Amino acid sequence: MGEMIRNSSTGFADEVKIHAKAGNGGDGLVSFRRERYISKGGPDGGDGGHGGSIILLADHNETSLISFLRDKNLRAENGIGGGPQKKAGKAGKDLTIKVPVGTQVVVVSTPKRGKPVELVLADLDRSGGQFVLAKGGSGGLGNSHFARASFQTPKFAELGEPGEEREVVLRLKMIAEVGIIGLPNAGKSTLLSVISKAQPKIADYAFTTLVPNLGIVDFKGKRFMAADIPGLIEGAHLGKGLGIDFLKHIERTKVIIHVLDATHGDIKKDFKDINVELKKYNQALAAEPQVIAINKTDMLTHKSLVELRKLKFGSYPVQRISAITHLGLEPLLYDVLNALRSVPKASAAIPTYTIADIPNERYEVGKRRGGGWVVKGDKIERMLIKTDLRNEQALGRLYKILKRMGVQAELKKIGAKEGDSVKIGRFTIEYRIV
Ligand SMILES: Nc1nc2c(ncn2[C@@H]2O[C@H](COP(=O)(O)OP(=O)(O)OP(=O)(O)O)[C@@H](O)[C@H]2O)c(=O)[nH]1
Ligand SMILES: [Mg+2]
Repeated sequence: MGEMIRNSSTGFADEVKIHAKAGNGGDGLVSFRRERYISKGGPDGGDGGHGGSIILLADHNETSLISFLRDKNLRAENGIGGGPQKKAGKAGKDLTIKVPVGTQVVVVSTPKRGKPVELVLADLDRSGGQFVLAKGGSGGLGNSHFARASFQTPKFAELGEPGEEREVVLRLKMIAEVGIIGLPNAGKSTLLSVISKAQPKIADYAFTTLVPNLGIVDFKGKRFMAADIPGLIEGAHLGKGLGIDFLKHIERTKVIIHVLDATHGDIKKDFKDINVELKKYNQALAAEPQVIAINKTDMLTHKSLVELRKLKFGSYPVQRISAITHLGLEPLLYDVLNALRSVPKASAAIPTYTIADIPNERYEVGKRRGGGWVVKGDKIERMLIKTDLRNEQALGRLYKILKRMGVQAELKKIGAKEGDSVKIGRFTIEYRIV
């Protein structure tokens, strides 16, 4: 079972820690052609297959990170080793995981002293956006690659590279396009429950809703996410009621459904009070288009219904509804779609996020405290991983590459002598002059 981290200020469960391990690359093969009349043919060892990567894909239909509670260890397939006759090994399958739009990928590192430091690796804020969470290891080259006119029997091949391994926190920053606000008990959760499949708690008292609820609304071929938040009251910005903390959950909405309770005496005052609180929290939120839903009209007499028709709420469209009897829901949702259409769309480009994985040729050389030398660098460390250090020929190739990259010369400059030990990543090799 995974662990759910709870956001203590709101109690809203929106973070989960996961561990991802991409597939290892398959090893390259050492093999020689066999032909009837030829005693030993040329090298024909195939390459290892690429390991599968783990990819996060933001999808509009996903609404929570709950699925990760069951499976917080993600694994992608390993690549298969190369075969004879230059047959490449099969690549491991990528593992693509759908996450809700609004998921952030965060790395948390806890230093020995001081507070944990967070680094946001990706912000999947649009449907279709992707992030390579862990990259599969590349496959090793088979020995068929290493034959030269002067060197026809290479008895070594590259090893596959291990897949990346990463521990991250997925954090859902709720992105709903429509926010539902209003006084406590106005019927906000009831409305959400009848326009979507969400099943929020509903009860006949104030502050039934203690955490935000999300629901997906499907209407006339359009689909959007709506969020219902705890009721607001006059003075919410001073911390009255449950306060305005929850407004942050609807900060990124485009349209607000403002629910009013028709059984209240002065619904124009209710409307104003809530808007004052919105404005005090965030001007931009207060400036969003609103659709007014006067709810519980099933409780009214014909006479008061007629009175209601006269009420105006600025230039906002108004619908008289009953969430319980479903009266007026269609016209309300039409108004919401219209309002959504009136909001300028964010740029249509779908971003694809990847960690820069260009091998970094840069490296540093230095002296180790206990004697010997150390070389640090992305490409070099990868090279070591892919080299079978027990194989003399493979080592020969490694030394040539180190020479070409200038590592030998740099080590010599700081005093390295033939036979000294050189630590590169997890491995130690001998300093050799080639
Ligand atoms: N008669 C009538 N009652 C309704 C209607 N909509 C909601 N109610 C009732 O109003 C009460 C409050 O409904 P909720 O949906 O919990 O209200 P809320 O706005 O989410 O309340 P908080 O979460 O406390 O802010 C419940 O008893 C509902 O059954 C309606 O259209 N007609
Ligand atoms: Mg509620």
